[in-house]
Amino acid sequence: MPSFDICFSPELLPLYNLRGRVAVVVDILRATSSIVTALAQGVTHLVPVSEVADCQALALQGYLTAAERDGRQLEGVDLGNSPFGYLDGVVAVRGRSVAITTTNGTRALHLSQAADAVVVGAFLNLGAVANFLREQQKDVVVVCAGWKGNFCLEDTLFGGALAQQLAADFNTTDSDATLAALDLWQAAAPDVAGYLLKSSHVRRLNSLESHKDMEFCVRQNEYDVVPLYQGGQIT
Ligand code: 3SL
Repeated sequence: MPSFDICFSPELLPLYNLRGRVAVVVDILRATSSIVTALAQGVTHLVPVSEVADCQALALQGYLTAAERDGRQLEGVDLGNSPFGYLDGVVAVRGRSVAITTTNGTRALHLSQAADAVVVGAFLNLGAVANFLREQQKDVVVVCAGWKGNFCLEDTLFGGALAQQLAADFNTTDSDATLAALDLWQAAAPDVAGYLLKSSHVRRLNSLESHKDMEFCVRQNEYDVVPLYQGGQIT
């Protein structure tokens, strides 16, 4: 049976051998939720980059630009990091490509590239990701983007939710990280949005008046997309 493990922070990735495994990169608030939403709304592909200057360089080739630091949209770009940027119609996104940089999510993607496949996970595509992993039958590591190297509740909850879905097909009992995430998920599952009100990033986003984003990002199975990061692009 393939194994299922969770890496609570990109800083811990040197302890995990990603070769031969599928990495599921997750940044529930909000990078991977926004990427899943973007593709579901008809964005052709996204290029995760490190700096806003990299976004600007790709803008010269016709890319839309999305950039966030510390929860705020940076000046001079088309989009921030809210999934509603891809939904509200202010920027026409269908058929466009997007260069995106965020505080933690794009970094976690870059650091996961040694894996056999890098999947973008969110509650919004939870079931689709679970089905994909069942088909692959390879060991899985969920890579939590966290916040500036620290553990965060929302990405860990996703790891627990995914482990619960895959418990019949994957070994979810040998990793303490997975066991902890499963326990946390059991505690939070009846009211994920309510549970996350106490989390540091929800408090941070609320102070920036991004209240509705969290409630959207915890919705399950809104989209049937399984974004893959390969060759520098997420499609
Ligand atoms: O850190 C990130 O990549 C972002 O998702 C953070 S925020 O939700 O946009 O503040």
